Amino acid sequence: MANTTQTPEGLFDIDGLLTDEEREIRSVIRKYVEKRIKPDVADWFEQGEIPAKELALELGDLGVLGMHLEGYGCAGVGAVAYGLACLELEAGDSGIRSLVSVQGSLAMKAIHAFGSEEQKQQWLPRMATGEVLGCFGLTEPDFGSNPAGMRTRAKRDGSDWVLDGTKMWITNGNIADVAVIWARTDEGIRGFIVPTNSPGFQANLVHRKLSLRASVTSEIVLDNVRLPSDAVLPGVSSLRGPLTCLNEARFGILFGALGAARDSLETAIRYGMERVQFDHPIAAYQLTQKKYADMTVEYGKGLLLALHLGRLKEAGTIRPEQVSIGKFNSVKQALAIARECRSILGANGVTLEYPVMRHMSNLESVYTYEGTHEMHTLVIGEALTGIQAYRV
Ligand code: TGC
Ligand code: FAD
Repeated sequence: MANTTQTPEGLFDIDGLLTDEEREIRSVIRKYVEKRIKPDVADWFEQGEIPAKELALELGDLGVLGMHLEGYGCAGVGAVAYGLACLELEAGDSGIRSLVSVQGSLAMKAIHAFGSEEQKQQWLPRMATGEVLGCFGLTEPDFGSNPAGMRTRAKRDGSDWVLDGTKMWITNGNIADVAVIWARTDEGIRGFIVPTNSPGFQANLVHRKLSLRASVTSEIVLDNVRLPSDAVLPGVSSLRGPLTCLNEARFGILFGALGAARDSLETAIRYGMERVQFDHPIAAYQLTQKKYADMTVEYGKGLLLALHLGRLKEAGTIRPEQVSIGKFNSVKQALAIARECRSILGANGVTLEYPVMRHMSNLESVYTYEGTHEMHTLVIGEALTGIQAYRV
C-alpha cells in the first residue's frame, strides 16, 4: 500500500487556485464548523430543532452574514471567498448554509440591492451581526416554480400598504424578526419589509420534514397586514427583484452543495480504510476504489466549475444561466456522491452516527429549492435554443 494519501481537494491542487485571503476564510469557517456544528448537528437534525438565534449571532461574529455585500457592516469579500464559506458551512449541514443563504443572499441582498438608504441603514447592520434575523417569502402554496403567478397582494390604502396572502416553505419564517415579502401590486411585483410582529402576520411551522431538519421551515399567513408607505423596496417592481436575489443564493449553493459531497466522501474514505471484511479493509477492494475515484473526479470537476463561475462573478460578467449550470451540476453530483457514500457505509450508513445520509436527505431539499433541478435544466435549454420549454 502506498504510504501517502491525498484528500480529494489535494488531488486537484485546488489550494493553488485560491488567494491567501480565501484560504484563510475557508480555514476559519472550517474550524468553526468542526467545533460548533459537527458535534451537535445530528441531534438538531433528529430533534428537528436548531438554536438558530444563537448560531446567527455566532455567524454574525464570524462575519459571514452578508459577507459578500459592500458596506453597512458587511465585509464585501469576493464571490469565491463567499462560496468557500458556504461550502464549509454545508460540510456541516445544508441547514446551516441555508440559514446563512437566506439571511445574506436573500433577505439582506433584497434590501441592499433595492432598498432606500434609510432601509439599508435601519436593517442591514443588525442583520450582519445576526441580531436581526430575516426570511424571504416568494413561494406560495400554488406557485413554486412559477412565482410569476403569485396571489399575495399588496394594495394601497391612503399612504399605507395592506398585504394579504400566504407564503409557503419559508426558511426561518417562525424565528425571523423581519420578512421580505414579494407581492403583486398595481405597479407590478414589489418587495415589502415586514416586521414579523406586525398585526396580521402569522408563521406556522412545517412539521414532519424528512429533509433539512436542522432548519426552520414555515408557512406565512398575511391577513390584512398594514404597513407604512416606506415599507416597500423602492428599487424594483417586477420579478427581477426576487430573481436577482435568487441568483446570489443559487451561487452560494453551487459551492455549498459540494461541501456536503466532500464531507460524505471524506467520511466514506475514512470508513473504508477502517472497515474490514474478508480480512481486508473494504477500501482495498477495487469496486470501492472505483467508487472513490468516480466521486472524487466529479467532486473536483464540480469545484473547478464553481471556481470558474466565482471568478466570472468577481469579474461582474456571470449570467443567470451560468449560475443555473453550477446549481444543476453541484447539487446533482453532490446527491449522487452522498448516495454512493451511503452504500460504502453499509448498514451504518443509514444512521445518524455518520453524516452521510443526513447530507443525502438534506440534498433532496437543495435539489428542489432555489429553482428545482428541472427548472435549471430548462433554463440551460432555453439558453441553448431560445425556447422556453417550461411554458410549452
Ligand atoms: P421572466 O418573464 O423571464 O422575467 C421576469 C423579470 O425578471 C428578470 N429575470 C431575472 N433577473 C435576475 N435574475 C434572473 N435569473 C432573472 N430571470 C429573469 C427578467 O429580465 C424580467 O425583468 P423585467 O424587469 O424586464 O420584468 O420571468 P419568468 O416568470 O419567465 O421566470 C422564469 C423562471 C423559470 C426563470 C423563474 O420563474 C424561476 O426562476 N423559477 C424558479 C423559482 C425559484 O427558484 N424559487 C425559489 C424560491 S426562494 C428559495 O427557494 C429559498 S430556499 C432557502 C435557501 O436558500 O436555503
Ligand atoms: P412545483 O413548482 O410544484 O414543482 C413540482 C415538480 O414539477 C418539480 O419536479 C418541478 O421541477 C416540476 N415542474 C414544475 N414546473 C415545470 C415545468 N414547467 N416543466 C417541467 N417540470 C416542471 N421558498 C421561498 O420563497 N423562501 C424560502 O425560504 C424557501 N425555503 C425552502 C426550504 C425548503 C426546505 C424547501 C423544501 C423549499 C423552500 N422554498 C422556499 C420553496 C422552494 O423554492 C420551492 O419548493 C421550489 O421553488 C419548487 O416549488 P414547489 O415545491 O411548489 O414545486
